Order: sequence, then structure tokens, then C-alpha cells
Amino acid sequence: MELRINALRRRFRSLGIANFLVTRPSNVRYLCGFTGSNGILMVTGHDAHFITDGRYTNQAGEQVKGAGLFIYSGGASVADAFVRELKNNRDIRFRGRVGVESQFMTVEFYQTFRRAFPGSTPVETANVIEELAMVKNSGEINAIRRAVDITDRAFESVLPEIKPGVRELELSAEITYKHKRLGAEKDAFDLIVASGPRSALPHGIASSRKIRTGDLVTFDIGCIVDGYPSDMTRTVVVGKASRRQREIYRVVQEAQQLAVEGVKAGAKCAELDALARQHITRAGYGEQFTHNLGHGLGLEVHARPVLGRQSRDKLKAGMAVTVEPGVYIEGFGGVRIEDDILVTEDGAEVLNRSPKELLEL
Ligand SMILES: [Mn+2]
Repeated sequence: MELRINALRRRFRSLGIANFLVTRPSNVRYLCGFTGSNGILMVTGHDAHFITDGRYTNQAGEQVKGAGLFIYSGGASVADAFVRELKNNRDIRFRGRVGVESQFMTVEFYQTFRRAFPGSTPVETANVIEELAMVKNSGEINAIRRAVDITDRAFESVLPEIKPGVRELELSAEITYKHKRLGAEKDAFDLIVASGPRSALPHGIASSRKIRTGDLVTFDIGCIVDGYPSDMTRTVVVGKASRRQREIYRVVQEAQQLAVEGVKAGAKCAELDALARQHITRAGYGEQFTHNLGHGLGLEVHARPVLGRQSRDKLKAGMAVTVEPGVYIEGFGGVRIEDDILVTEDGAEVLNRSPKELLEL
């Protein structure tokens, strides 16, 4: 944790910032280890201070590393408590420009801070910690590997259950159950099980729709181990695939493979997106690939780097990313295939083992 706080300090100093106020929960966790829902971290030029409320006294004592601990009680907001602590506590010395996470600080907090410290200037920043967190250490990579393995096994175990008459929610419940039985903390997000025409919804969270013969069914599933996610998508056909289903599946699978083969340290994320997108566009489905190619995996499921057309990110060894092209045709259905991939010095390691050939169940 000290290493991470030091890295942040070097980074914000290079931006001409004297202190940094961390309000995004996953960034607080990344820097000091706290997993609760209410807590903020102030990193100054020479130390760090964590503040949370009385519900988390024990938890913060056990988890927080590398920062002084302040617990407040009563109904005050964390912003009020924080300002009070800064003003009253002589151990905390801070002055000058304070970096804030502009996407993750409430207006209330911002205003409270400005009123309390009119001489201090909040500096709006974005993605400072998210960029420090892109390259994973071995512990983080291990957690991702375990999450991916659990999701692979959960998917394998649900395959025999995919039959006409079964509801999407029953299948997602089975996967959730398997995730937890196999050692995950929880699902990484609301699981997507999207069948028939619903498979054309890129984020079709499982519904009460019953599976029918001839349906495409998209599973976008993932779990959390030690805070880190898996995130995998597979699309299957119930019964025999039609020519059109087969054709779309082939295009998406080829596009996915092209992009996966391009993953290596130094690759430009925008160019990886282009590899897949050009293939899909040549096949006539470019307009139906309506999202980015993929994203980094971290304490947030959708983390940096961004694998998309506008991205300026470049891959480095130790990053974990998804590659997940899709084609979605309204009223007909859609196909998406997604793997989790570890970027290595000389290429990439696809972590998922689930089959990618078209499964006709
Ligand atoms: Mn994903």
C-alpha cells in the first residue's frame, strides 16, 4: 500500500499538486486497503489520512495500511466530518493545491471543502489513480486468474441446463450459485443472460423470458475474487443454428481472434479496436458493433485502459484486459464473444478456457 501511495504522490507532484483527496471507493481500496462503502483518503506530501464513520471502526483498524485513521460518529456527512478533522487535528498539515477526483466527488463535498478552506484550490483531475492501477502485481493477477477459472467452471456447469422452457433468470441464478460455491465473493455485475431477440441487447440483464428452440443466448458473466473480477461472454444457439446465426457468429469469432492476436506490450488500444472493427465492417455489420472492443480489469470491472476507437492508451505487460466484439441485430438477436487476457512481455495469455466454437445445444 505504501508503494501505491508513494506512486500517487510522485504523480500528483508532477502535476503541481501538493495533496490529493481520494473519494472513489475503489481507489480508496487500491491505495489503503479499505473495502467499506464510506471512507475517504487524503494523501499529503508526507503522510496520508483515512476517515470513515463509526460502523467501520474495527474493519478500518484491520484493513487500512499506510494511513492514519480517523473515525467520526454522529449523523454528519463524511464531507463535514472530514473538514472538521482537517481543521481541528494538528497532526494533519496540508496546504496548497488539492487534487480531487472530478468524476467521483459530490458537489456537496466540493462546496463544503471550498467554504472551509477558501485559501486552498481544488484541482479537478481524472484517471490519476486509475492509470497508476493499470499494471497489475502478481497478487492482483492471481486473483483475476482465480475469478476467471471460477467463471469458466460455472459456465461449463450451466451448459446442460440451457434448454427450451428454462427462464433466463434460472440460468443466471445457477451461475451465481456456482460462482459462490466455487469460492467467489459475489458476481462481478448483474449477470447477462439474453435469449432470442433479447440477445440483441448488449446489456440484456437476465429476465423472466423462457428460452425457445432456435434462440441465440448470450451469457455475459463474471465473479469477484479478492476484489478482482472475471468478465466473460459466450453466445450459444439452442437447437440447430440457422445460416444467418452461423454467419454472424463466424464474423464475430474471427474479429475476436484477430484482436486477441494483436494483444501485446506496446500495442495501441485504438488499433486493436480497429482490427476487430474493420473485419466486422467488411462483413457488412460495422453499424451493428455498437460499443468498444474491450476494457481493463481492476477493482472496477470496467477499468483503464480503454480498448476503443478514441483511446490513446497503450498496452503494457501486466495489464489485464477484455476483448469482446459483438454484432447486434434488432429483432433478430446478437452475438458477443469476450475473453479476459493478460498482456505479457512477448504477447498475451488468454485466461479463459471456455470453448469459443459455436455451441448448438
Ligand atoms: Mn466486459
